[in-house]
Amino acid sequence: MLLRCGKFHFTFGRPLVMGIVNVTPDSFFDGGAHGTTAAAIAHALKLVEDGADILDVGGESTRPGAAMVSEREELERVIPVLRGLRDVPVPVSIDTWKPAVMQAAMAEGASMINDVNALQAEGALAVAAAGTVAVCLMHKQGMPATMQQQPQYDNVVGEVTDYLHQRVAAAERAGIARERIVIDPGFGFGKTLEHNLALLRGLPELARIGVPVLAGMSRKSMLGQITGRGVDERQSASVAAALLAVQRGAGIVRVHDVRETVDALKVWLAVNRETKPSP
Ligand code: PT1
Repeated sequence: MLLRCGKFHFTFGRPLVMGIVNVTPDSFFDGGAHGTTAAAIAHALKLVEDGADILDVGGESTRPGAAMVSEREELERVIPVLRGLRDVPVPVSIDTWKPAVMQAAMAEGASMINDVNALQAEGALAVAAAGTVAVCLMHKQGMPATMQQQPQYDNVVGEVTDYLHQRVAAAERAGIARERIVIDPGFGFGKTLEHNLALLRGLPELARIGVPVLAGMSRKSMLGQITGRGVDERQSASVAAALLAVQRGAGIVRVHDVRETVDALKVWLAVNRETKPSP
């Protein structure tokens, strides 16, 4: 499997770790625009040191119930951070569903668009197609503000797989080569715990679409429901979930705790690597 990502490419000889870089004033206690930018850049550089293969920069929270952010506010948050990360040795992804933010991020050197809306916004497919960036197409049911109210599926794995098949086809028709596309079942995006667990069990079916699968469960409420722990106490559960996703065919895991996840995946890889022929 090959993933083209701007000037970078990946061949998936091992699973990849995408490190989360939130650029939301409330995620840094010092407040203020400059403090937020500097803290986000410093955090991103630390994640690279910790072994992140990709950095995912986001200026609008899409967690359940989070408030939307205007295009102008989102640009003011993420553009200075992308500018500060221009020369990092790993691809930088922009987590946005807004075409104007995608466009500006690409101009600042972003190598990937991570869109929880799977490029369904007016003009998004065209903006992505005009570049060489990779795209992550994610499934969600409903809108972040209300998506956890009544999630409903007859067959969650089948429906998510069909949807992602359709979005991959739409992206290809728009001129985005298959080698630039990643898919994501969207854990926690309009899903109950049982839906999320069914999707984790069903990752091999998603992987049969034939493009790399990204899994993001880090610190999510599904792990709180399983362990009874608060959001700041879900590190072990998050590492376990990342490992289980990789075991079921995820090629990329999106995580907060890069160092711990990289170590866990090294153990997984040591066990799963083909044994060298003995002399
Ligand atoms: C994700 C993802 C994302 N998640 C991709 N991008 C978030 N590709 C942001 C909860 O239940 O899984 N894949 N960008 C964060 N969204 C959530 C959703 C955070 C649910 C928390 C929860 O706690």
